[in-house]
Amino acid sequence: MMSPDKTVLLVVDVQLDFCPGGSLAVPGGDDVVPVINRLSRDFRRIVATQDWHPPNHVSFASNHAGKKPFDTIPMRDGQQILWPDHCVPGTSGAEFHPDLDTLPFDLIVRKGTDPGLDSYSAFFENDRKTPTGLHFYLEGFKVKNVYIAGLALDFCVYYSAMDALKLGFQTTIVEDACRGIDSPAGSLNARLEELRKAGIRILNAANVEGS
Ligand code: VGL
Ligand code: ZN
Repeated sequence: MMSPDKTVLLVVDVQLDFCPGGSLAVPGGDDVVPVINRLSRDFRRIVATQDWHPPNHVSFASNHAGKKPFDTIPMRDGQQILWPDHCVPGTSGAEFHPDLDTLPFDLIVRKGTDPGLDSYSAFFENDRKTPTGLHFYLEGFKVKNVYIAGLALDFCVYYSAMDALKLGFQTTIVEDACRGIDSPAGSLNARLEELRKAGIRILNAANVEGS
């Protein structure tokens, strides 16, 4: 049995730009909504993230002359993938999916707000050291177990899970509550394999014990 006070559900980036019709649509991205709504009822503490980029954000291809989405550029912290403009505050694409039940969210963490720095993980920006504040929050509540759902499985969910594990949380990905970009094809499965090897549990919502 999970201890409800020591367990959190982390709902990653279930925003319109990552759903079909959005600027960086993840295939089947909106399919996670009913699964997450159902899952939310089993958790006493829930944190959601929103990708939240200013229009001049470094990760947007539109801000680099001659570059197009999915090109890469070298940055101090490694290769930066360039994306279509997405999740700009004040645009509908930055909003949560309208069917997502946001009422049970205890905390909403916004990330990627620095124009010069991207952020995939819910814990640290891509320099791997600028905190988002989530770790302090979870430590404050002595959380031990982190369950992760949302978008995209091979980016923000992947990096959030790896950081959660490194920070010492027992980390579980709820696979059917996630969808991935999988570009190039096959990369999603490779990342799932990496997550498993690292010691992250991967299971489906039906197998999550009530907390
Ligand atoms: C994401 C690419 C760029 C994600 C965010 O939420 O997985 N992916 N920004
Ligand atoms: Zn982003």
